[in-house]
Amino acid sequence: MLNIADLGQFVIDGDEEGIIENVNLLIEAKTDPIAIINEGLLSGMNVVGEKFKNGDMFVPEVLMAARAMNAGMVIVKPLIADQDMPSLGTIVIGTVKGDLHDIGKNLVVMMLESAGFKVVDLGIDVKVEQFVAAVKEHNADIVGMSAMLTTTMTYMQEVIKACQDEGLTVKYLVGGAPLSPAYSEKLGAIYAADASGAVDTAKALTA
Ligand code: B1M
Repeated sequence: MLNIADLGQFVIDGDEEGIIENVNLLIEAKTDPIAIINEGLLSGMNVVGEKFKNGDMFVPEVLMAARAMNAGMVIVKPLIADQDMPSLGTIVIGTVKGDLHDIGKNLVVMMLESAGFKVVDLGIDVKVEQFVAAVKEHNADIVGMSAMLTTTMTYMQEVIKACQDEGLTVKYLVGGAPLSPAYSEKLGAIYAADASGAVDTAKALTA
């Protein structure tokens, strides 16, 4: 019988079939579904995050690992009541208005979900009203914004102003190639250079 801690290696290897087979075996053996998530799937993804940060894993491998982890999540989630699902906080995220780039944002979403955040992904070309409505609806802790164009990153300011005007007490996490820590600070937001940085920053913001 597989040891629960060994499940993480299947995530690191991006072995979707291995995950499906072994998660099912663990469930048949009456293993606690929360432990399967925390000690197996998420612990594997934490290693992936570290390896990505250190340059020991690259985007395609991270995507495969996230896909494998999600295949396990799909099996385990129905066995857990919503309120018992581990969650570090809720993040509403999107690529801002006028910007259609989503490869990096999607990677950030996967890593945040893998780390245990509830993520509401609004997609691309997201307008102020959509961010504001989603923050209210999901009682979000963090607004995450991605921009890849110098012409669209300025829109982040409008989103932050609208949230402030609505009296929403959220934190702001931003990223994308044209952004810098200095520019982000001027916005009143925290900058993350990559997906694992986004996870570390989101954890710090919700601690
Ligand atoms: Co576009 N594009 N593009 N493009 N594109 C860039 C961004 C560009 C730098 C290329 C260049 O000229 N060298 C340039 C921007 C120049 C600028 O403004 N400074 C550019 C341009 C000009 C354009 C168009 C205007 C081209 C045209 O039509 N004339 C057009 C604009 C369309 C629009 O958005 N309105 C356009 C279109 C496209 C495609 C549709 C063809 C395609 C996007 C497909 C898609 O995303 N579904 C595309 C692509 C693929 C690129 C490049 C080649 C690659 C971007 C990418 O996916 N990188 C890009 C050049 C480049 O970056 N080398 C370019 C891989 C990804 C994993 O990295 O997105 O940086 P990245 O995400 C990282 C971090 O930035 C960070 O974490 C991610 C993962 O580690 N991060 C966050 C990102 N979001 C975050 C959010 C966070 C935290 C971290 O918190 C919330």
